[in-house]
Amino acid sequence: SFKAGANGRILKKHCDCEQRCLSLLMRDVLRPYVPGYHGDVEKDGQKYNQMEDLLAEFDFPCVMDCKMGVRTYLEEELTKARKKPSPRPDMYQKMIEVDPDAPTPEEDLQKVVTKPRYMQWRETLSSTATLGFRIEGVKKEDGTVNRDFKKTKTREQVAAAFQDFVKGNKDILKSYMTRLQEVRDTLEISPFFKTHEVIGSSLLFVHDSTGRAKVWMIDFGKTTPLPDGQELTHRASWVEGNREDGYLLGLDSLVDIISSMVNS
Ligand code: 4IP
Ligand code: ADP
Ligand code: MN
Repeated sequence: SFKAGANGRILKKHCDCEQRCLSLLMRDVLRPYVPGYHGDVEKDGQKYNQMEDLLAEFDFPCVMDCKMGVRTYLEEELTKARKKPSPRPDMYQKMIEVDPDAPTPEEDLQKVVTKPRYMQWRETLSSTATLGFRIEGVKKEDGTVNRDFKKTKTREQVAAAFQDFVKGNKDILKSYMTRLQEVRDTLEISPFFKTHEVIGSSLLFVHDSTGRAKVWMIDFGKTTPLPDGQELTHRASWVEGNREDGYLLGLDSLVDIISSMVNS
């Protein structure tokens, strides 16, 4: 769903919701921490959002994608699955590939699960439910990709994955820590962040062998505005209906884990 764009830009398959968020973010204090947005374009009959290629300033970048929040699906996906459950054989298959014992006897009979059931299972198998974020994937400087983090759950497992990602380089960890603290300070005053439920969004960690290391917020395909006047803490527990996402709980955990690695 991505294409290379002109001069240091990438094209991501268009989504109205993401376009709206990126446009608003260009006028928010968060602007330095999100890819620059350059409007939509059409190519071969497909519409795209055009944005800054965050890897452009790096030589042979190492990249990690951390999905933020304690919840990875929208509340409406929950209500929908309750009212009119759509059976997901693909998600049942993905589930048994990781753990053949995960489905209930009923799910084994039908060979389907619902989306929230799959998403909740992924959240509790990984660090999402407990730490408020999870590692989705890592790309090394040679281009090899590792997406095998589905069971990376404890602080120690996360720290080990980060240690491997930075190859033990404490200077890079320090830069990441400083950048995460900046992102957190900015999120805490951002009008955009206060008024949006941020689901399925990631922090993208990028460094290279020159020691350059930065973090950006990406993926606003499921980031939605709250009704007028309503605000989120992004730290309160999620109770169905309150739309809390736990984004800052996840960022607190990340800062905590990386600081203890820096200070050890
Ligand atoms: C995927 O599960 C991811 O959670 C996707 O989120 C999600 O897309 C998919 O839902 C779900 O199947 P795995 O990572 O375990 O494969 P993302 O795109 O952020 O990675 P949504 O549409 O929820 O963003 P479906 O319903 O698109 O299959
Ligand atoms: P999806 O909605 O399909 O999950 P994302 O926006 O999360 O797409 O992007 C998927 C991956 O593409 C990210 O993990 C990251 O590696 C890469 N990516 C996304 N946006 C950018 C960007 N602006 N610059 C560079 N790489 C990006
Ligand atoms: Mn994503």
